[in-house]
Amino acid sequence: MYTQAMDQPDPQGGSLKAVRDAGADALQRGFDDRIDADRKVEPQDWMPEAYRKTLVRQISQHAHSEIIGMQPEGNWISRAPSLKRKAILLAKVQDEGGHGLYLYSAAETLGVSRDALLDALHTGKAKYSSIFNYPTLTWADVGVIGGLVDGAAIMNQVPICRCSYGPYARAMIRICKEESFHQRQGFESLMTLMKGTQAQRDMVQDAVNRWYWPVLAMFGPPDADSPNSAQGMRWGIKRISNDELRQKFVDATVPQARILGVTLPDPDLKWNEERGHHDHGAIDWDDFWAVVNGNGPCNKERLATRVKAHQDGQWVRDAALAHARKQQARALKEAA
Ligand code: BYC
Repeated sequence: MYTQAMDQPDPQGGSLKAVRDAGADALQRGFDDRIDADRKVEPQDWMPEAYRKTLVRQISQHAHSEIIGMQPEGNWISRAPSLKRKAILLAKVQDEGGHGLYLYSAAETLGVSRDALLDALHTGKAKYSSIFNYPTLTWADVGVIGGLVDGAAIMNQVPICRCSYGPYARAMIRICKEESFHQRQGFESLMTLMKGTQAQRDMVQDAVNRWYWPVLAMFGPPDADSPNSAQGMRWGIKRISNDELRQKFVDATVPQARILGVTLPDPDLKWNEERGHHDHGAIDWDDFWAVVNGNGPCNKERLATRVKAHQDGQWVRDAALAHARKQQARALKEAA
């Protein structure tokens, strides 16, 4: 039998193993050359297992973040202050669901099933962005999620459009276009509130005070404490480091805050002429890790809502499958 034959001692003194090793080396060299030449890796191309696993981890966490990220803003759809704001918010939350779908599809090209990915999320094994474990207490929080959270998301996600893995890079191009609209609508909503009453301005300032630090932490741990960064950068999955992106975000946010008329809640924030960047205060990494590890203000609520939504949607998946089976049976009958 074939498998037994493979188990037999090699009569040619290990040459079979040498042939196999040479084949593996050639595949690895082909992959390395592709990465060095900045060409895309596609699903049918050979890739090292560690590269595949890293992509599944990052893309699925990203997908989970998108669908969990529907909840903090979804909380305000029924209470939006006008029809216009409600329509914008509905479209935005729906976009986030769509982003989740593109990303789950991109992850599936790596040979992992959507059911397995969702199961990891629902059982608390998979991570999703820390930022969605904070509550949205007022309408201004919705504007701040658009202005600051989506602003940070764009900063992080535009470089991923150049990711070495083709399906992820292509999904990100569309996502970033939509995120730009999200960010602008958030900023415009905050501008409107800032032109309103003192109570509305106070509401915006309060929301900025609560979200600013979690948004800075959203970029991930400092480079020195980021175990995945070095390899992710070598593989062209990550293009810009966590700290560099955070710095770019702070530099972009300072003038935006000035235009809005809000104060960023960091007494140590100041322009550093020598560096050509703003210095900022220390981030509370203990708080960040507590949230990442499931102990933020809304972790349990977010997960419970997601699991319930999935269970409540079972009949839709059953109906879609039954419909697809009927279609298939009809097509087979017609072809016969
Ligand atoms: N939250 O070595 P590191 C959105 C984890 S969607 C939770 O630097 P990496 C939006 C990290 O996973 C926003 N966990 O990791 C949606 C790792 O743990 P594991 C989501 C975090 O992968 C709806 C460990 O910490 N964006 O904006 O090199 C509405 C060490 O970190 C976080 C994406 O997913 C965090 N904030 O870099 C509105 C973008 N940060 O996996 C808006 C794609 C780090 O080893 N992802 N961790 O157990 C990325 O760019 C990278 O994965 C990260 C982390 C920068 C997030």
